[in-house]
Amino acid sequence: MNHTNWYKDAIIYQIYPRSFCDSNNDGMGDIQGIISKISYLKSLGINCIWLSPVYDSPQEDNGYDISDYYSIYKPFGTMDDLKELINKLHENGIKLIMDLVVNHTSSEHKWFQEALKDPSSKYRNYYYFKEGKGKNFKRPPNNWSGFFGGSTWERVKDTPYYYLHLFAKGQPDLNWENEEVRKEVKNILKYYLDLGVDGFRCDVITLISKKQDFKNRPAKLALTGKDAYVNGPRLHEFLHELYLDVYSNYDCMTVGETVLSTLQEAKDLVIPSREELSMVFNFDHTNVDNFFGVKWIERKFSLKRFKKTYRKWQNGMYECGGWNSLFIENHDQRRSTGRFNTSLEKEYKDISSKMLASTYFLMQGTPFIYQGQELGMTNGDFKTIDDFKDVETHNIDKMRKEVPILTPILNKSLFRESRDNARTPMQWDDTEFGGFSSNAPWIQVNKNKSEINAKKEETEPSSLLNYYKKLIELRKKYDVLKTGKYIDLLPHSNHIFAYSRKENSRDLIVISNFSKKSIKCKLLNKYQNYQLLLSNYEDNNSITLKPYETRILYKEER
Ligand code: ISL
Repeated sequence: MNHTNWYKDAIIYQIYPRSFCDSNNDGMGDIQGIISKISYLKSLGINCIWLSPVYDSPQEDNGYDISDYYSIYKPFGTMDDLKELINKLHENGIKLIMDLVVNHTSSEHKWFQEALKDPSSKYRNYYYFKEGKGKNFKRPPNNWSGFFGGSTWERVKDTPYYYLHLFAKGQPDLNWENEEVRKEVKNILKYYLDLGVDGFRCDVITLISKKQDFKNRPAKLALTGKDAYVNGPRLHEFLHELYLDVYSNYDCMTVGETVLSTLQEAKDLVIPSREELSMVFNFDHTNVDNFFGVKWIERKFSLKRFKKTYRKWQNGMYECGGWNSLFIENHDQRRSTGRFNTSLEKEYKDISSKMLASTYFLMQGTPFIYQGQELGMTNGDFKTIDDFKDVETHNIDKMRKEVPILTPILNKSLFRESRDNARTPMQWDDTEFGGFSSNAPWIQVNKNKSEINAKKEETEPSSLLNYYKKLIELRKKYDVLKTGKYIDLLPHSNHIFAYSRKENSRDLIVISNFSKKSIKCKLLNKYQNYQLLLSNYEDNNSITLKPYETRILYKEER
């Protein structure tokens, strides 16, 4: 099968199904709800959807804990609904990539249940069961700690054994060393590709291979043992195997969620000749406002550091023939409106969001938009811990209370960093539940639905929504955005982000003022004979950039 690399022309919209649109008014989004919004998605101009998990699941981690890969979580609909969605999207020229969560299953998956019930069953070796240590096996097999805080081991009641879970207790890790497990994964992939799905977003894919010594590691503030479970020894081998046995037979794409990967590690996943993944999500830019990659430890945003991460990944991928993913939000990140030096003040909220949008959207790679980002949706209005639903938030809250040295840090960051900030219902209109549902949703709707909603923004020519539509048009129209080299024009400026996408006679420039002050930008003198393609202000003739101003300029020598 010849791969067309269609993903290089894709503009991908991420849907978090439980919060997108509720068609049957049970308070939970569903597949029919998505179908009812295809015309919205089409008018936005996106041409691919990444659908967060819709498979059957006890929902301990909102579907990232799958109990049956071959059926759909009932409140979301049925397999027939999914088929209808695929067909209707395709009829509208929109592709669909599914979330592939195969580092772990749910503890309610029948494989795990069999493994628990019968230690001699073949399913025992689908997971990692290890004997505990010390008197009465009271201590776990090693000191590794996981992503949601605490030990990565959970004891199987009344036995000496513990099982490995890098995330919640309800998410036991699969043992990829076992060939049968890899066979199961390939079958899942084939099933969905044969159904017409166009690719996969591969959840925490860099965790699938573990060092097999299972020994203690030096204790760390977070993620003790990560050298044993991130980018493990057989990662590349496993991914290449999936490529050869499955992906190579379909014109599909894969984007790997590569938590904690360096550029070099990421290159080894995406260099086309290695036949592993199409692209990866790196998190260097979203870690700019924290220390050690730990979001709970806040660090003041620095534009210079932000630019540095983009220089590194843009140039790194360009040089090796790889491809980037471009994103500023997803279902695990707090909202970008009000983040990365943008402003929540009424006067500047939309202006600065447009500025941030122009800046990330036109780099080399495939742009992603997370639902509601295009409207400028903001973090939730959570008042007490009971307002939160996320398992991570509650686990970390427990740590906040139990580990005194973490209390002050977490007091400051828990609410701000909770993943629920991105999971509030999509704001379609200004009605009681934001047009998401006519009944109370599973999580509270933001109060600002009356000012920030799709219905309103559709009718306002200068809305953020309409600005995103223009950015999408630019991506489709200007080929240099696909192939042009990325050049950081002002690496040392503390306030201005300016880059060029250049190839031969074509040059597209993005200049953004990341501050609330007006700033003289002499660089603009150089581009006086360039055409202004788009800006967030109407009058921009001078070389002074207004607060949060962005300009997109273009020239083609003939
Ligand atoms: O959100 C995070 C921590 O606050 C991230 O570290 C996140 O856990 C990591 O990016 C992995 O995320 C993915 O796998 C998780 C799931 O909970 C996330 O929603 C998913 O995106 C486990 O499947």
